[in-house]
Amino acid sequence: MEPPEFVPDVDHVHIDERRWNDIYVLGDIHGCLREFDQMLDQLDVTDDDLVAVVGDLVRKGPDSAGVVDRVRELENVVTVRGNNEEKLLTGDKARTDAGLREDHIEWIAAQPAALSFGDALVVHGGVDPRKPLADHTVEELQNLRSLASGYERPFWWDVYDGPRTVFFGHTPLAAPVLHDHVVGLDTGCVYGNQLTAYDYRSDTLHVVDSEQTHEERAASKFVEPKSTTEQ
Ligand SMILES: [Mn+2]
Repeated sequence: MEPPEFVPDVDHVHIDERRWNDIYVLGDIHGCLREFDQMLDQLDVTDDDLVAVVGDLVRKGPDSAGVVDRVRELENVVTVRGNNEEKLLTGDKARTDAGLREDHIEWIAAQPAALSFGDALVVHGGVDPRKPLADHTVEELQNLRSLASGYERPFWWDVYDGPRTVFFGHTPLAAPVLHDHVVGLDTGCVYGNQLTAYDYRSDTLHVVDSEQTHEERAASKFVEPKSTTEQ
């Protein structure tokens, strides 16, 4: 088992992967409880399997409280705090808008900003390939996207090449990113597209189609997984 690489002010949980049979990583759920349940069912998740979510369980979709309740009740499902969880914690967004109670918020506050197992690192936004992992702030791990600005390329995952395999959400993608050391899983479930899961043991993807569009997002605002200049 590799030692944790983070400085103490980043809440980081290391998981011993040998404890688990299958390991799945899921993209942004955003309150889409039906698709989440359908995915758990489709993957045939048992008590011996681990499910790690890249954060943004809440907001924008129909049942944030239901998704949080489901993750809380399942001991083999873990998550990180995404920027949408952080918006509730900082008061930038009202918790009541998302239908969450005080106990939901306390639970959200106790979730880590990063998870690791084996060679994998799970964060919501990403990591900056220009600096050491230990120098990252929680805010960066939750919000990183472009290395330029806004939605301009290069994105961090166009450049990052290890050593860890980083799993991320946050940026709605036209298709999952599946490079050697990066796996991007936010395929816009809440925008009417798909919920995506990655099977860590078999290097395969699983999808559940959204039942409904809960928030509109133009097709042009979904990022293509590969840079057009990439070889
Ligand atoms: Mn999101």
